[in-house]
Amino acid sequence: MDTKDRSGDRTDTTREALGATEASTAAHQEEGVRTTEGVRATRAETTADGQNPELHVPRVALTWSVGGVAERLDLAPSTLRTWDRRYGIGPSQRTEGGHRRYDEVDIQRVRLMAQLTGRGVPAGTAARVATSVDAAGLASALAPNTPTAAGGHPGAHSAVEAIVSSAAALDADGLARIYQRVTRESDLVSAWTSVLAPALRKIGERWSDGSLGVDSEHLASELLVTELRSLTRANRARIGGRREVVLASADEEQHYLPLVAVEAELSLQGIGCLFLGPRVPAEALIDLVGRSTPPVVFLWASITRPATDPLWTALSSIERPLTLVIGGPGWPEDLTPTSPTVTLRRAATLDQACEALSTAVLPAG
Ligand code: B12
Repeated sequence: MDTKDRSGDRTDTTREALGATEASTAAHQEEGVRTTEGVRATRAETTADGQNPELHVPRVALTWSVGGVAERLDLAPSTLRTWDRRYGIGPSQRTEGGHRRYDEVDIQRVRLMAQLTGRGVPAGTAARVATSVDAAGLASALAPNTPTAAGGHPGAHSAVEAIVSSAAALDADGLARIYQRVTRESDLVSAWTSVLAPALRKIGERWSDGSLGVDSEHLASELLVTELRSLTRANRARIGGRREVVLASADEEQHYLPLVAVEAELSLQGIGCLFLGPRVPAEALIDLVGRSTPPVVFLWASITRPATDPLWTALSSIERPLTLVIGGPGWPEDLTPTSPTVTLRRAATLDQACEALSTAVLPAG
């Protein structure tokens, strides 16, 4: 974003360069009304039947000059002009003299642009997001400015949009920056639940309807793995060498991002994991938990599992105590443990998974 420079281009109005006072805000607003007659491209000032418009009461829209918008949004006038020139984030109207006139929708679009760039989203990406939404979309993008009652992430909607559009544009640096900001702005469970998982689901939908390539999907998930792993690495000292939970995806299951999220969240709680990753064959998993610690396992499946999953047959041979937490939409509804020593839990969210795993690991009390 440009640095604040209120002495910038003074051609729009002389008043806008005169300083920022409350009185001048009212004046800018008034100025917009007064100059509306001279505004080109206003929406409703001519009549459909071609009669003399002077006989009709014109619907005058309140418009704002660059200085007025700058003052309202606490931005430099030069920034507004740059966004208009470079990215098309500007007014939908101009006076006959060529001065910019912003209406409320234009102003909300600028506000979204400012919010996104303020969070570190590159200006080009932010502009793509801001120009892709209509008036209703702008209202909802700007609405969650504060954390939601459920503890959601501030500006979740616009962050989701920014992730999806950066992925679509294969903007690796932009994506990495957004991930970093999102995971540092709030606790990881909120960031995952209100931004990262919704963004992944949207990317999945866009891949499925053909509007986003598999390359974007790979890029978005790889960079997210990198970001989440950096959180885990930062907690290494707290964990020491302990590996108390096994993390794996089911046989033939390539999706494993939720494992990386669980690993990062548990690391924040001082719990270390043995990370086996995607496509872990049932026999290998059973063999591992049958002979060695840790007896706490989280198993992920995005893709629907076969009705007769070899894992469930193999589990019947387990003789030592095992807590198995399963997560993901791939598991059938009605699973029951096949061995009396196996405690089976199903987690519907990241929070539930981490809660079940930490409870199984940490001694009671
Ligand atoms: C990234 C991604 C990939 C990456 C995976 C990279 C990686 N490192 O994991 C790659 C490109 C490799 C990939 C491959 C494929 N993918 Co894919 N992929 C995705 C994507 C976009 C995100 C996956 C993810 O992490 N999901 C986890 C969370 C974010 O989503 P969710 O499971 O829906 O969340 C629900 C719950 O699980 C819960 N939840 C959310 N987070 C968490 C966390 C925890 C711990 C818990 C317990 C619960 C929980 O909340 C949601 C319920 O409301 C999804 C979209 C999606 N909706 O998941 C598609 C998706 C899963 N993939 C899909 C497909 C079809 C494939 C492929 C078969 C494509 C192909 N033809 O090759 C292959 C898979 C092959 C295989 N055998 O596994 C489909 C699956 C449809 C289905 N049910 O069969 C999806 C849903 C896309 C779509 N909309 O069609 N994929």
